[in-house]
Amino acid sequence: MRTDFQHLLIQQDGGVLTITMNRPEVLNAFNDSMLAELTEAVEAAAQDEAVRCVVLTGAGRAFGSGQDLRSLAEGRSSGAIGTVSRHVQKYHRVVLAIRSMPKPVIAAVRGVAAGISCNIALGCDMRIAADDARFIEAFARIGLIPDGGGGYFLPRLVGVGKAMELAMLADEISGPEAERIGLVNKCVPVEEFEEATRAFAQRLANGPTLAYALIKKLIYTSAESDLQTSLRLEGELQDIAFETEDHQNAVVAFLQKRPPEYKGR
Ligand code: T3D
Repeated sequence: MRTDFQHLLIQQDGGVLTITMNRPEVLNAFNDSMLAELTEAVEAAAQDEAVRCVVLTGAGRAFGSGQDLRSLAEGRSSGAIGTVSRHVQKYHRVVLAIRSMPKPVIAAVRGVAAGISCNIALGCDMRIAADDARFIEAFARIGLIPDGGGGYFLPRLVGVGKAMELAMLADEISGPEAERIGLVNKCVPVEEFEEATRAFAQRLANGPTLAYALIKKLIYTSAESDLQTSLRLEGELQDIAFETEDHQNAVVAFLQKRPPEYKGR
């Protein structure tokens, strides 16, 4: 995949691809160009067999401050932004690409994650936060509603009552609090954040990637299904997993009392 983006930094380390949103002067707020680049990078990562885990993060002191309000205001007065729901569909494309990607996507959040940046983090499969993280469903502060999937992700992660509170009051949630309420998988001291993120991602990249793709499908589909439907899908997906080299080699490795080596096949 190409790496010469204007507003993204791309780094590949083994099977881990790190995409860093890079507009630190505005806390990585989304303008149209960064949004288009992120869409392209995420869709390319999904297709790239060398990528077995994706980390999405922000440059500088923040993950992201949401929609760039200056470019939003300019787009509104020039008429470039027509119906806002059409503009927001561009964010939907990124969120859907993350959810359908057949490999794990981790949001690594330090500093602020506000508005649409927060919801893109919630749309990732897992989240690691530094203890300086600040999650803000900032939309209601400017008289908007959570978009980019916020209305879907929030109640599923933290329950309906807490989702209402976060969306309506739009208060900051710290990293440790986000871990306590289930908004993130883990929160680590800021000085350990980089290494903890690297280890988390590397562990996933070294895992049975094909099984992870099936796990994503099972869990996301099951969250919307009844038990019978989930059990039927489980059977279909386990038939696939059962035939993978990774499964067969892992059983041999177990019997030979050595650690398995997964190829993602
Ligand atoms: O059409 C659509 O797209 C609708 C959909 C909207 C989706 C959304 O995301 S709505 C939510 C948009 N985001 C916000 O409302 C957050 C706005 N920012 C803030 O409230 C604060 O900046 C933060 C709480 C995020 C961080 O506060 P703090 O004190 O740590 O930093 P700061 O000093 O406010 O920000 C640093 C700089 O970044 C500052 O610029 P300056 O003064 O140094 O030149 C600030 O203006 C700039 N900045 C921060 N957020 C944005 C931004 N510039 C443009 N857009 C931003 N969202």
